Order: sequence, then structure tokens, then C-alpha cells
Amino acid sequence: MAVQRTLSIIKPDAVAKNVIGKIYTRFENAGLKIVEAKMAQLTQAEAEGFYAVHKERPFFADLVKFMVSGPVMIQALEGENAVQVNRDLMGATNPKEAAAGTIRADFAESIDANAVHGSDSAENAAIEIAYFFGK
Ligand code: RTP
Ligand code: MG
Repeated sequence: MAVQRTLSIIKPDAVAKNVIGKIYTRFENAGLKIVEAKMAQLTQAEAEGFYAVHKERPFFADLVKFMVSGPVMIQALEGENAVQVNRDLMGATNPKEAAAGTIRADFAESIDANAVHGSDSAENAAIEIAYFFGK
């Protein structure tokens, strides 16, 4: 498997909990390098654009409202098989179903406030990295 990049967001709940460093340590211990990073307060339009794929879903309004509720930490991670390595670190979308030792099991509150985002494919990773960091 080749070196890849993936887009990660530490969501408002985890930023508020002061666990950015703990989550970064998990990326680093898994061999993922932080190659771009910025803290941001997303606007409504930025959050809607980022999650546009979900705009017809019943949870879309709540998801956007949550993502603009406080600052987020956005990073591009680079490493072997980075997309899947990050998804494995994150755990299941619903923290109640997330495996022990995953970021969501340890830091997330609920399916809405679930601590982190990670790209779900290499193709989406490229789109999402360009969305926040440009080419
Ligand atoms: P993410 O995109 O944030 O990394 O999360 P994911 O791939 O694990 O989950 P996805 O299906 O892409 O959903 C995006 C976010 O929407 C919220 N969600 N709520 N109430 C629900 O049934 C529901 N389903 C999804 C979650 O906060 C999820 O992270
Ligand atoms: Mg997703």
C-alpha cells in the first residue's frame, strides 16, 4: 500500500474537552504524520459545503449546527494506507459501537458529538484536503 493523505477534523466536542494533543499522539503513534493543520471556526456555509454529500439526510441540520458550535482542528495526515489507518483509529460513527481503545470510544459523547471526522476514501480525501488547504 502506497503513502496516502487523509483529511482529519477534531470536532468541537473534542476541542472543548482539551484532547487535541491526546488525539495527535494517537496519529503519531500509528505512523501518521501531520502535514497540514489549522484551527478554525467553520461558518455555516463551510460546514454545509463540507458535508454536502449528506444534505438530504435527516441528521444534516443537526450535523451542521454541531460543526459550527465551536472551533475545530483540521489536519491532513500522511502515511502508509492513511485513510484506513485513520478510520481504524477513529472507531465506529456511533461511540456506543466503537471498539475499545478507539478515539470515539475514549473521547466521544454521542453519534452527533463524535470527536473526529476522517475521510472515507482516497478520492474523498483529495477533495476534502483541497476544500480546506487548497491544492
Ligand atoms: P465523519 O464523516 O464525520 O467522519 O463520520 P462517519 O464517516 O463515521 O459517518 P457519516 O456516515 O459520514 O456521517 C457523518 C456524521 O453525521 C452524523 N450522523 N448522524 N443520527 C444519525 O443517524 C447519524 N448518522 C451520521 C455523525 O456525527 C457522523 O459523524
Ligand atoms: Mg463520513
